[in-house]
This record gives sequence, C-alpha cells and structure tokens, in this order.
Amino acid sequence: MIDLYYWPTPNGHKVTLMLEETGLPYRIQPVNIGAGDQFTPAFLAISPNNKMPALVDHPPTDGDAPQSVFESGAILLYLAEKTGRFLPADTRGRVAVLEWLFWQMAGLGPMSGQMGHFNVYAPEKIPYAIERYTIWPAIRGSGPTTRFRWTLTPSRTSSAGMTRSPPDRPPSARMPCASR
Ligand SMILES: N[C@@H](CCC(=O)N[C@@H](CS)C(=O)NCC(=O)O)C(=O)O
Repeated sequence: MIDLYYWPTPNGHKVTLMLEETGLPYRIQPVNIGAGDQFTPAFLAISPNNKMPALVDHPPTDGDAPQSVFESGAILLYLAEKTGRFLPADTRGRVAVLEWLFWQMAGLGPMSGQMGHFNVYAPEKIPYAIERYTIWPAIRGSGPTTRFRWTLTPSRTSSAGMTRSPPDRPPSARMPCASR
C-alpha cells in the first residue's frame, strides 16, 4: 500500500494522475500546506524540503523496509519503474520521456512558480518580471518559437506528460508553492 502525502495542487495532481493511471492502491494522507502541516517533524522525516507530494510505499518493490520518496519527479520515476508503465525500456523512448520530465522539473515548474509569485504575491508589481514569467519562450524547435502561456494540456502518454499544468489554472492565492 502507498501512503501519498498530498494536498490538491498541481504538484500533487501529478502523482494522483500517475497512481490512477497505473491502478496502484493508495491512501491519501492530507498535508494541509496552508495550515503548516509540512513543517511537522513526522512529515519532515519523509520530505526534508517541507514540500508535498511525498509518498511512503510499504512494502516497496524489493519487499524490504518502507520506502519514502519526495519530489514529484522522483516519485513519478519510482512509480514508473515499480509498475513498468510510462517509461519505455528502449534508450530512445526513455530519453524522450526523461527530457520532458526534467524540462518540467527544472524549467516549467520553477518558472511557473515565479509567474505565480510575481503576479499574485510580490508586494511590488514589476512589469518586466510579470512578462518574463507569464509568457515564457519555452520551446524553440523546428518552426516558430512556441511561447508557453499556461495552455499546455495534460498528456496521458508518458510520466513526463503527467507533469504538465492543467490549462488556464492560475495559482491559487493560498498556494505556498507559488508564493516563494
Ligand atoms: N519541486 C517540488 C515542488 C513541490 C512544491 O512546490 N510543493 C508545494 C505545494 S505545490 C509545497 O508543498 N509547499 C509547501 C511549502 O513550501 O511550505 C516537486 O516537484 O515535488
């Protein structure tokens, strides 16, 4: 059984999407980040960066002691490897998934956090920062540059696809992941 430490934010949805798609049994352990649950010693023992999502798998794949995992990207990879789903075994397919997974974790996720911060929380409205993070020139491939504007739709074809933000969902005013 998997205990998922969760609160309903886009980072939390990444993992519930993966769990639902793979059909793994899980229990939600609410982490009310507005009330400060993420700072309790019990939660910090699982997620030292005081952020959800995190999970504890017991017994894990190797049947040994419970396995805890924090960071949504690490969780998606763990679940993909546990189930053999959404992460191809061949090198080219695996690279394609990992490229977009890391793009989300290191690019889109942090940039959209800044978008939320400068649009909603910053005490001073700085047009340069708002423009920089709201309309992000993310993809320059063949053809014209694609500018990311909170319109990517969830894909159900890979674990990387599960990381994309739902369309037209500005951050909640009470969402700490967008406030810092
Ligand atoms: N890089 C982390 C980000 C997770 C994250 O930002 N979680 C936010 C909610 S969306 C959180 O728990 N914030 C609580 C806090 O910062 O105190 C991941 O991908 O899992």
